[in-house]
Amino acid sequence: ATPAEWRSKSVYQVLTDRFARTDGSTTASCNTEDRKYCGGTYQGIINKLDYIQGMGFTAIWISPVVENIEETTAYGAAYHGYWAKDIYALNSNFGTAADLVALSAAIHARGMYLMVDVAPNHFAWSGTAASVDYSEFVPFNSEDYFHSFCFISDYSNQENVEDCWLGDNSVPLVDVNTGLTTVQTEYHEWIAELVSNYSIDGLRIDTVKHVQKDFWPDFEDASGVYCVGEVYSGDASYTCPYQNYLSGVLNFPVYYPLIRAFTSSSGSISELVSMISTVKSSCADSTLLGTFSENHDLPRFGSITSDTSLAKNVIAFNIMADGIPIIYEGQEHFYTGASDPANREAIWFSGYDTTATLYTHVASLNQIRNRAIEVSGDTYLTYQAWVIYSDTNSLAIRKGDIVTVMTNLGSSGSATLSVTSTGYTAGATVVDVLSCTTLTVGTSGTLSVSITSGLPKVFYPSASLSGSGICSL
Ligand code: ABC
Ligand code: CA
Repeated sequence: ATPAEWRSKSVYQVLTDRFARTDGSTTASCNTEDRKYCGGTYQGIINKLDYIQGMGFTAIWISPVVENIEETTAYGAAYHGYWAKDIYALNSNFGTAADLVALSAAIHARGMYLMVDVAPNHFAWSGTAASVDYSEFVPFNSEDYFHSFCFISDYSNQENVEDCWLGDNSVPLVDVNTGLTTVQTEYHEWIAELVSNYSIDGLRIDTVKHVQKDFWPDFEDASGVYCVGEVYSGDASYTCPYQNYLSGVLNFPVYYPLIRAFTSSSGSISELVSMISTVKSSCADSTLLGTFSENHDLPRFGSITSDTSLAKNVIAFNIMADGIPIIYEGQEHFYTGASDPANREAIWFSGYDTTATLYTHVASLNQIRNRAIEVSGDTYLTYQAWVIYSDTNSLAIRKGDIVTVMTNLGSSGSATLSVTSTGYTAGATVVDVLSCTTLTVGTSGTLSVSITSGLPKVFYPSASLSGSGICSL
């Protein structure tokens, strides 16, 4: 699918090994510290598509699918999928090729998209860098296809970041020489075949900053689909330029100020407000970024605070701001895992409870976003959100007809805000779809918003809700 088609999607990030097992078990052991395969499969995901779609998601991102090294290393097994050994074979722990085809078909039968994670920067080895047996890698079966050995030692030196190796002498990530024409041609053929074999709609690309920029446009062309690249840096002036080479990048620049802003009532709202503008001016298209607030590499928000209202504000921003929203499995249960590997909890322990507070919160947010898309299409999707109100603890953003009001005051916080520039007509009514309360728009479109219990509010014109079923309208 194209970037424009992806713009309307909302993505649920699945760590395949940790989402659902074929046997549907909700008790199968999975101790994150063990770093072992816990048994999640493609068939398991198929059986839980109602659970994902019930939150309003329209796309699913799964872990890398290729065959990984089988050893139990000093960092455990390759349950996350990022340790490739043979990119032409599948990781059999997750199922067969037929299972992956079936997952793709089941997702498409619901009108949803499949995004697959790919990592063309490296292959992995269990052992020291000096002991790598290149003949084990497929298709790059000799040392000639790789950069000569050096571990990345200086993140301020781009050449070092691109040509040296990630990992260490327990699990070196053997760095592919992506500058070679033969390597490029092989990757183009491989990605075209993978996308075609499994009817993949989009790609999440790993370690994008570790490959030279000019590798990416041809790779995306060869894939024929929307690609969102992982450029792991909070510096917009570093990350945004990559959007000139790939249609999307993960929104790391907004991630850091977002988390800081809502960590507590002393978080900086102004830093977030300023980054919203910076990203709009530095990135080629803020509406094609992958906007997220948790992932499998970062400490979960629940490891920072246990305040549910703060979590609701973060998720509200995640889904209502610019970009294609991405929610990481387990956010809907307010999981608390901190760094890798603790942030990779098995979701089955939740019992897939669809009544959980954040599950229904995510569902409401995706539902109103999906409604705005249904009503206004590209007018909503390409509208770049802007900040129409901010103070020390709160902000309001407008994206099309939706005004989202957020605060870091926390569960005990209340405030009354006068929000202008809403674009609403005086005298009209708008509904906060999170509480289903109605408000009449004041003179010149002003909204008088009463925040209670530190909860976010998402306003939408009543007139555009009729027939939607949202808030019984
Ligand atoms: C394993 C163990 C870990 C252990 C580690 C040494 O080895 O599990 O416990 O600590 C996969 C697995 C991991 C595994 C690694 C290495 O492989 O999932 O469990 O860790 O074997 C992607 C994926 C990630 C994946 C890989 C490798 C890459 O999302 O899951 O890991 O295929 C770097 C890379 C980035 C990578 C990330 C994990 O490491 O660039 O692609 N993610 C700075 C650097 C970043 C760096 C980051 C984290 O630190 O600039 O490049 O990411 O190390 C901000 C700055 C940022 C800064 C952060 C910390 O602060 O703006 O630039 O990031 O303010
Ligand atoms: Ca590299």
